[in-house]
Amino acid sequence: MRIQRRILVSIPALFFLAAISSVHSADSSTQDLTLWYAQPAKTWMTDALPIGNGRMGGMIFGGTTKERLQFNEDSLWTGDENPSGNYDTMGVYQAFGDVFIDLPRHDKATGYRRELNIGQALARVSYQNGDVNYLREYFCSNPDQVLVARMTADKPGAYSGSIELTDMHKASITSGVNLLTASGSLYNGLRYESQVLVLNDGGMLKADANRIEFNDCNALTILLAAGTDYAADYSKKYRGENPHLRLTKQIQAASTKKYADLKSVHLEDYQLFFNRVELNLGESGAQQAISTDQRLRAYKSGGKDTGLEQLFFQYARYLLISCSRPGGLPANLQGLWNDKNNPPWNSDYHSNINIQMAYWPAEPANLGECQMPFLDLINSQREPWKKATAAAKEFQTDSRSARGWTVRTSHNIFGGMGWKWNNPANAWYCQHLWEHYAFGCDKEYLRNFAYPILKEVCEFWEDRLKALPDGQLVVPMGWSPEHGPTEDGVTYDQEIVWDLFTNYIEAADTLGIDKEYRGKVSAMRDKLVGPKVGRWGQLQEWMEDRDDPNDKHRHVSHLFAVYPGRQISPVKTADLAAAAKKSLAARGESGENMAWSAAWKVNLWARLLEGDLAYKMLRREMSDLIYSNMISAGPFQLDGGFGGPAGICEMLLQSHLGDVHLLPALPKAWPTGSVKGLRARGGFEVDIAWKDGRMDNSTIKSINGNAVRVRTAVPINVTLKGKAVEVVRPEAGVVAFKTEAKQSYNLTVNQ
Ligand code: FUC
Repeated sequence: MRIQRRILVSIPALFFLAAISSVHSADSSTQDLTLWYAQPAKTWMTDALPIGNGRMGGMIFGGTTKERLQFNEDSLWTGDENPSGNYDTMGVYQAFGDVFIDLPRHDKATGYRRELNIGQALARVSYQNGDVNYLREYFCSNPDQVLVARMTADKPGAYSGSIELTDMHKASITSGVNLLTASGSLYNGLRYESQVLVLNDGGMLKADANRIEFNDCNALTILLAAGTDYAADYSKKYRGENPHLRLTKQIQAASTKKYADLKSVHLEDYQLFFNRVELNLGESGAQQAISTDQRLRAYKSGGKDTGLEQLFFQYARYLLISCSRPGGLPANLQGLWNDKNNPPWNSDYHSNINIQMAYWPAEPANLGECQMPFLDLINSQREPWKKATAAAKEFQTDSRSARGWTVRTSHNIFGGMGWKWNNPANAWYCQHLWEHYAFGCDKEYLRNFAYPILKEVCEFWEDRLKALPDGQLVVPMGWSPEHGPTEDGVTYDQEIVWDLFTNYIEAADTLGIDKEYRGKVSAMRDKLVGPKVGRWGQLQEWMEDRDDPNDKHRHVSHLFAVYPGRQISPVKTADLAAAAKKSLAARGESGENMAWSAAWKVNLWARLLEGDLAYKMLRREMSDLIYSNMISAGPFQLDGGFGGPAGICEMLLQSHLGDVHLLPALPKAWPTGSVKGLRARGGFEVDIAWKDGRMDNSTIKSINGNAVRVRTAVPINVTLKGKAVEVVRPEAGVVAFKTEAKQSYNLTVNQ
């Protein structure tokens, strides 16, 4: 047993109070940015609060006598490259471990509060016990790559208890003076490790097996590092260095910094992303005093709470920044938070709606970089996916394999896949590659990264498409996800391939390359069987008119062309849009109680310019399909929590048809409000303020100096630095003008 003594330093109460009230400037009072509760979490799934740095994450329970900090790292996966089509052999995202903090004397806590401030990515637990005020703070730092817990009190020597590290794969735990280490490997050979370092102010520490005891400490800082030897590189069989040295360096480096410095570096880093967007949907001040679980209950019974809607929107941005940062792996079904070794659907990457939905808010809500992990994953899996696709008998025509690649409905991080091919998933993934360019306008990215992938996926479809006797082209043997028969010309397939070809054509035009192949793709696009209107005026899900008007299936796959696609819109294809409305209305609101289904419908109604119906679906999602920690249900599946907020973006701003359309689907429930920092395709950042249901004024910041067309319901004037800008008005409601890079254009209503 080793003992470490430190000098006892008393903490002045003033310092403690300063720590509690250290609110950073990002917290504008109009924004509702805190989830809070008057009791500790009971259940991981519904109550615990998530923190993360894009790669590592924790769920905080906030118990007073026993704190549980359950943690994850995004690459802890079983499985391998096996493309078997079998869920069991694909591999499963694993839980990592727990840190338990025992504080046996804190059994008379009063004035308890547990909170997550998403403006600061900081969780807090505070309470009184006896005559001592206690405060714990938690954050997961991206710059320092450690999870940090800080425990303070306003009286000296108030902390006695123990800290325990446990591992979900029964690794043996070793202890040093103030360090606990768990290291092991999974059956696929993936090596992993976690380290917990405890730093005490005053009192003493005593290490014992998998625990560190602390006695009479004034304050404690706990640092947690975790990682594996995963490398996103097929040529290295997805393995890199043993994580031990890396973690040791990370934790030692963090231990030399003051807590206040770790925290301010974390805040600065996080707020660089988070502060780009502000949303204000109306007054919310008074309701911030009500705990989040109670607010959710009031909301469910019909209460008005625009602040909660605002919080839900910003929470999606918080969660995306916390689970998907450049250099890491993309958000899986549970983001990266997972307490089980056999989570629902393996907590995998699902290609028929779920992974895509996780990234729907990324570009419009100004977190384009957070989409890179998804795009990097696609790039890092191309080789094994190509091998699997080439070997699949499903894709052979005249004993020739298709070029390019596609994926099954579920996949892992090692090129391996689970059940059932999802043929057009490759084309849908390409939409994300294209949209990253469409919003950001980075031509180097388009040329070197996205374009080659778009082209090889077009080649896959060139090989796959089947000509009908009349020359029209269909996707053979497809499946409208999880619904109906496997057959030719399924609407979902046709629409997604149309989207791919359209994106490819625009990419080739932008780069001015491959004219001949572009022509070929364009000719194929013209021959694709298009969406059809059926016997009850609906948009057909299949070539055969068999849709059942009473069908409430959760997938609305045939409406891809409305959102996230752009083939159908009220502005350009009114008849098809009317049919899409019929289909969407018939599907109803139930969505088999999947949050993602409700979330998709928010976006669809917004794209159909039906703000009140979009809002109704948002309320349905937020009332019935999120837990008290505001994570979406399905169960505990983050997709809906990303999709709903993406729908809020679509209600306020759309740009998929070449126009920047301001307030296209503003619901009556938000008569007055403002949004700052949303992004539009073409390289624009947009602020909008509205009053009495009408635009009041807006600002469009041009990032690259592209020309812009703005669509509004009210007539507008445009000025730059107070001077009128020359505009043309090509059609009613549209104003077009040239822009200069980095300039902000003011749009005011022409009364
Ligand atoms: C899709 C859905 C399921 C579930 C799964 C993870 O396949 O049909 O409902 O959400 O993804």
